[in-house]
Amino acid sequence: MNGSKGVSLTRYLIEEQRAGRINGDLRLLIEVVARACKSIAHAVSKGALGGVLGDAGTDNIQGEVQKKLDVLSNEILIEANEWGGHLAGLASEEMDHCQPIPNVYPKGNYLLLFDPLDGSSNIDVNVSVGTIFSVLRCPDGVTEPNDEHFLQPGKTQVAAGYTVYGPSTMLVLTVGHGTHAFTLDREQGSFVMTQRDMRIPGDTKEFAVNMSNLRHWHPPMRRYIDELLAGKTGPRGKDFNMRWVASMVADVHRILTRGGIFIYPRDLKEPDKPGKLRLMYEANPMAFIVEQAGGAATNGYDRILDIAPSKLHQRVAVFLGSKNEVEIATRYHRETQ
Ligand code: AHM
Ligand code: MG
Repeated sequence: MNGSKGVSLTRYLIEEQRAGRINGDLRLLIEVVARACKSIAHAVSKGALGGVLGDAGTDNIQGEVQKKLDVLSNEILIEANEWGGHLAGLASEEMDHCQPIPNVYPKGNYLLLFDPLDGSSNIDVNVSVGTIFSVLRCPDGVTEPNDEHFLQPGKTQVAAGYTVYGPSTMLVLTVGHGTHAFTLDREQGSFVMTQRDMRIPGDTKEFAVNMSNLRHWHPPMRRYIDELLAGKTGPRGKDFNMRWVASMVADVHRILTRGGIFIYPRDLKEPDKPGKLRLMYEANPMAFIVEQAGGAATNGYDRILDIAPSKLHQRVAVFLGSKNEVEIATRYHRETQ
């Protein structure tokens, strides 16, 4: 338990506020997101008995089929957050544009972005899925934010986190002072800190990538993976193991727990798209969390948190996890620039 037995998320946040690292509004925001995640965890765990599996019969703006749980989780997060007075607006993978807070409610100074249920392809097969969120400041003087006000680089995030709905439900959070994990105590109904200051080892022997896309990869990506696959007798001089859950939250959670590199590269399958994952509510929050745990995150060339976004649903290539591996993969890409 790492010396943190019994510290609830509420207590951790109050102590962060006392230390002057967050204010009352940000504390409330994180508490509200955590509460919404508890509701989502409940819905996810009901599975077929809750009637929540299967397609919703609609597509999102990215042309992806929405699952019933995508839509439900999105609604849970909006309903929990819109009336509290801590937000100016919110944006989601499942909504075409951002949504300002309705005028009937007080407005706050923060913007919330989320992927309400990441890993949708795993919903119907009872494999871990999750919620990812990112918190930005609303620009000064803006009370009715539009999409442009959300287009801030990831390094300006004031908080980020994810909740993984696995055998246990865990919330992993950073407010810029380390990355900490909280496990949901279902009897008490509260998140309890189970790991303070998660650290990703710099070296690893494990990688996570969808290998079925190999034939579509660009040369530096093929070179990097070929060398890992060559094992002990290859240039890297060691054997690597592969794991791919196909839920980013679960794959990143494993990497935070025991190291590894997670990759979703740009490829030639869809050459117009700079990757599959979305910058604003998938790559940025995960990059912030990973860097705060001593890891690294790039798009193959540049630090993800430095990227200046131009679109709310912008896609990006992702290489994140153990620092030394991310550096090697990034060097191979830069060398062919
Ligand atoms: P989603 O947000 O629609 O669920 O898509 C994102 C997911 C990630 O969780 C995961 O890393 C990736 O898509 C899996 O992709 P693939 O189906 O190519 O394995
Ligand atoms: Mg997603």
